Amino acid sequence: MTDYSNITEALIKGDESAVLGAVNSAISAGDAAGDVLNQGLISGMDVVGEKMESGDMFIPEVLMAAQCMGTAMEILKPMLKEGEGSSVGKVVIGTVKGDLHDIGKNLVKMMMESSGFEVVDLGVDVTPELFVKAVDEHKADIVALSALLTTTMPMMKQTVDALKESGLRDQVKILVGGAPVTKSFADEIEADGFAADAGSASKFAKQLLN
Ligand code: B1M
Repeated sequence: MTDYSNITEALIKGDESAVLGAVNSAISAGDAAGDVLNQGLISGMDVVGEKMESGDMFIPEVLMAAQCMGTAMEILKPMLKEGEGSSVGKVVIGTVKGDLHDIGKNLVKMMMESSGFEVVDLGVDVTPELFVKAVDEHKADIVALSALLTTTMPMMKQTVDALKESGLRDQVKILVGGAPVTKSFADEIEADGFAADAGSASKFAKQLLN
């Protein structure tokens, strides 16, 4: 198995040129973009999270790591694509109001695009009203809500409620995810589904439409 510790370590240090160099070498050596992403970059981000929690890393350093991840994702993104094809459905995606975390949401978007969805990305800090407006405007099949903070999870319920109040609830499937989100929480707020990671999110999105 390929050793991706050079990518992981460079990411933790926030050394963008080292991350990009190591990602490019792995790709040139024929490694799969998905392996580089999962075993190199995402593993590094997990360590960043642990260090942040234990107080061994602070927000500016975390931001540098996040910046490295974003730039590396730009390299990997076209390689993760399965190819051109007609859209299998339209997804409106965003991180809920009050929450600025977008790395996971961007991964979900990337995986969904890779599996043929047309994705409208509303970004971060998205209000329930904006989700409703976008679902209506784009005639979305799925609305995908991401939250990384326990304090912003209630905003998912408020978004579900806003969709109900708008009369659009029955026309769209609601998929929720993010580190603190669970299947039981998804059931509780009456979402249609929960996915633990970007890969299962795109798989589940396809199942929701079948
Ligand atoms: Co923040 N942060 N952060 N942070 N941050 C966490 C989430 C935290 C767990 C760190 C910790 O304490 N260990 C903690 C939350 C605690 C909690 O609520 N339980 C936390 C905190 C507290 C905060 C602040 C409050 C810190 C402060 O200011 N004191 C603050 C809040 C700001 C705000 O949002 N209002 C804050 C800020 C930040 C930064 C801005 C510095 C930065 C975000 C940069 C960015 O996103 N552009 C940041 C980061 C990077 C993290 C950690 C380290 C990494 C998150 C990440 O990107 N992970 C994180 C610790 C951790 O998770 N290890 C942490 C990698 C990413 C690939 O994983 O996003 O989980 P993730 O996505 C996964 C799955 O969750 C899933 O798929 C993805 C991968 O396959 N998924 C979905 C995500 N969305 C999905 C949607 C789906 C389906 C699956 O369907 C729709």
